[in-house]
Amino acid sequence: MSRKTVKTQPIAGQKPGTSGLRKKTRIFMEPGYLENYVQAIFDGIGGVEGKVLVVGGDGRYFNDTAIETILRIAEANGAARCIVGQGGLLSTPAASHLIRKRGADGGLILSASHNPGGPDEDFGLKYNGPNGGPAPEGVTDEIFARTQDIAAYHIFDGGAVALEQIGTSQLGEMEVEIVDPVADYAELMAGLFDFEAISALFKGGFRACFDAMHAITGPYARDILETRLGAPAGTVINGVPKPDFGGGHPDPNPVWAKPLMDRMYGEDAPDFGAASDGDGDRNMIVGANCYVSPSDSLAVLADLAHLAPGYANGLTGVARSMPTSAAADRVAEAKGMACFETPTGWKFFGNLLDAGRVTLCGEESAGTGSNHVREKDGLWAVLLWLNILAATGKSVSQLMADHWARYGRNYYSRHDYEAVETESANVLMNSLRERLSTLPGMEVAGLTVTEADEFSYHDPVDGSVAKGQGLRIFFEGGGRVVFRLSGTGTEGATLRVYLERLETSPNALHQDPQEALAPIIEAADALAGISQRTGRSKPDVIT
Ligand code: VG1
Ligand code: CO
Repeated sequence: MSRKTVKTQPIAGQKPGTSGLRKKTRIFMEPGYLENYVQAIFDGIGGVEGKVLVVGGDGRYFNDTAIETILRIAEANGAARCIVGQGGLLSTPAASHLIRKRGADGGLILSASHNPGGPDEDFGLKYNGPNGGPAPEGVTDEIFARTQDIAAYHIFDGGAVALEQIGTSQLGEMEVEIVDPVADYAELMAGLFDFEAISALFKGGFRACFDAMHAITGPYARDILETRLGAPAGTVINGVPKPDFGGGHPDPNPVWAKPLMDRMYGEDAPDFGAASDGDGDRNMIVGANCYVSPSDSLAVLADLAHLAPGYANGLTGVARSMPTSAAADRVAEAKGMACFETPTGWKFFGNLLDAGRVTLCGEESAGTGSNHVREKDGLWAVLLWLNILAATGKSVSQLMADHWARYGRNYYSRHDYEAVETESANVLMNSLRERLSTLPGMEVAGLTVTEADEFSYHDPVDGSVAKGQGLRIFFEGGGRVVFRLSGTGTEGATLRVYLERLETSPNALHQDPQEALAPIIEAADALAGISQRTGRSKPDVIT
């Protein structure tokens, strides 16, 4: 049969970022580019001979073609079997679950997450290991090293691949098993949450709106919310995955999910609104007239997760990425629960979850998840919220008011400056880095700096160290600003500025976050010279 070995050569810039390799789709479509990278992944993980891999993606443009290529390369490298979601579809959390449930050796997930899709937009590919989670840095380093000295890839060029037909077939000597992308995941959710209580909530007239943003969660949300939980038809909007996500950014935040926000802040708003991203691992939660910041959502879930059957025994600990607000820390402290601060990116939670040190994890970028898989999980967060609402009988805004009254409020916002010239962004970061040690004691825009450093993480499980994970500046009175460059963008540099301030005074808990953060915002600009160095007078995206 026809296995070929094709000469290739190192390709610059194939370095996995925060969440795998992300590039313009046209780059991935260049002859040999994807092939080269997939071979580098297989070589970097020590080969795939005899291995079982899960393969699926978020359905964006080029998803199916890329999957066919991946299967052909897997065959030629001796893989025993690939388990593929029907139509090439698998949400990121569903892929993580499938790897774990089937005891697979790993998986390839095709997505650029919240980045737009289409021939002129973004594509991405990520390798997850046998625990179902994104490869740790040690592994992505191996993969990158391989892209630097690769000389050939192997590919099978016979047979046909049919992604639509559920069941097992052969591609050369490899088995290809096409599975229902939703069924196993829905079963997992049913085991974690009180579906009866949530169904009763909907029966009682509770109204929800879930915006799948034309991305992967549509089929999952329809099956779980509408079919299994009895939410009225139409609860899920934009529920059919499209290769270009309807032309939008499938990014669940108040900017990109504006139609949902308008509905939730309009007359006759539903009781509960939520949205998810391209690959289904992010979530936005919003009540009637009440947006819940992701950092607050993590804190509320950490506080009340025990109300769901899957977490009835309480949590062993909680972890958050460094730029995420300290709201969850306050809950952990009150409950005497372990609390960890990790670098940005889900791969850093894997060891803590595997070692049983934490049950819940979260990021400010709308990612929350638990030890049920090794990825963040959008629909899971929505169901946990629904379970909590059903168990307490409270509204989202009541829950938030109660939470802030008890723990104080960590006002929080992220300002993104997108597609900044790479050179200017580097100069801004380098200049600030050089001045860090001189900042403590200094007064900036009326605030006194108490500490300033560059975050590095010592993994308490395997001892590995991740350096250069963001510049942090703390102010007297519980304020903080963090500067970081994005590792998921595909154009220039994206500067992320994370702003936070703790408020405990009972009559100051219901301000507009941008107003409450005004002094921190001013200090951030004064410290880094953002407007001067980027030439931007305001951020592109405020979340
Ligand atoms: C962003 C977020 C980060 C998240 C990552 C992947 O990374 O800030 O919290 O883990 O995206 O999310 P960066 O490097 O651009 O800040 V997803 O939904 O792409 O898997
Ligand atoms: Co995502």
